[in-house]
Amino acid sequence: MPPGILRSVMSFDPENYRKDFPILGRVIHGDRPLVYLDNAASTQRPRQVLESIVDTYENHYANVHRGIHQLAQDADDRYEAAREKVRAFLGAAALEEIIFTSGTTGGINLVARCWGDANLREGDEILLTEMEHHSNLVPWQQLAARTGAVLRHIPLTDDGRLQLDALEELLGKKTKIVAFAAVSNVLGTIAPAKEIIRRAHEVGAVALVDGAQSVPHQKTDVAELDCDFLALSGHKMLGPTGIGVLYGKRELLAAMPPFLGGGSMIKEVHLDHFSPGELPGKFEAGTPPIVPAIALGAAIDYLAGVGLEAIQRHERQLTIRAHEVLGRVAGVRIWGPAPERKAGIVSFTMDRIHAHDVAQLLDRQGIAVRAGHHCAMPLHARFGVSATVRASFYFYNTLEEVEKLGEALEQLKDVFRPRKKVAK
Ligand code: C6P
Repeated sequence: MPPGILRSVMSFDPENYRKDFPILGRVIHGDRPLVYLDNAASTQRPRQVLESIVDTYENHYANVHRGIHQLAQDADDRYEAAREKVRAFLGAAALEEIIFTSGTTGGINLVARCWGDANLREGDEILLTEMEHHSNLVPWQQLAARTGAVLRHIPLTDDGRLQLDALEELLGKKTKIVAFAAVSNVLGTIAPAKEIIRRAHEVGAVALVDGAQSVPHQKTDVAELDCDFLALSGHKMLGPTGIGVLYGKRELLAAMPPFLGGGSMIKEVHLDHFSPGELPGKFEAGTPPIVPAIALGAAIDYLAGVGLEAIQRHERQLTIRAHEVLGRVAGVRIWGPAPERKAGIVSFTMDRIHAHDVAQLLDRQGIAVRAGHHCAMPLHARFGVSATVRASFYFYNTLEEVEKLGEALEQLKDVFRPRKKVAK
């Protein structure tokens, strides 16, 4: 490892950031310090983001894009400044390419409806993967039902990597869109996004990246990726719920009909027809999530201060330690690739103990993890399990917390140890 990297790995101290997160100081079940390992479901928010919410409501709040009074101008400026922060954060070329949505689900549905309905015909193919979240499966299934398009899937290896050699057979001139998660929310698998996008473009397909689990944890540059669409959720990157972003290449968004109809998305309205407005307003009908968007801007400022490269390196350390620690607990099976090939998500099962019981017993120790199918039922079916336990990290987690997880699992295993039959 080059000395520069070694120094920054050594110098990254989550304690420098934990103090900004009031909730991380919470105690659970009376006396257990919270160990929050459910970041793939939703991260926590630093004071700076919470203060942005209060400050906007206290000092700068009005509806946007409607008023000419001072407060409305103030709110407009702040809302559009947040869009500029997102643009710069993602490396997008233009503000018109940044659409505020309700979240990743909202963004993918927008593309499936607007781009999909306009561009897909019977027999066309939609290429997904076996590791997708339901948000990147169901909208395409609905689109296929509406249009007669056919769904295909990139398979997974037994260790949870995408089988890219299958692309040879899966991609062809019928393929119109390839939509995939850059990071799996269950296995932590990091998809070779750039390569998949390049291969999609070679056959004339567009590429959509589900960035819900990647954008918060690794540097994302849409220009470098050359993706056509990318969707993300604010609440998974220190922002509030109810806000997300859809990035789309300007020419694609411009050609797409609007999604929702209503205020703000129009140029003119008559009693029997309307003409749509310009980007990005065309896709932001109605009063948008003003305060969450501004707070997402504050979250981006915070993340930029921590540094995405540093975040990714620290999470890699946590993941490597989690594999070591869990690997020592008899009966634990970790799903997905080796830690070097994945993001900070470690899903596992335990012999003889249901995932929900594991999660409930960990909760008694103050450790918050998620158990279940994590909105990825086909992925679980692929591996023949109905539920897994998932520990997912963010930059404010510590190696000590990972150790605590291991210790708690050791204890839990003892509780469930089969009792020897006592002869009567
Ligand atoms: N995954 C999880 O616990 P929304 O709900 O729209 O913010 O994000 C949906 C979504 C889409 N794609 C991926 C890869 C995701 O992980 C998620 C959200 C959470 O895994 C909640 S189900």
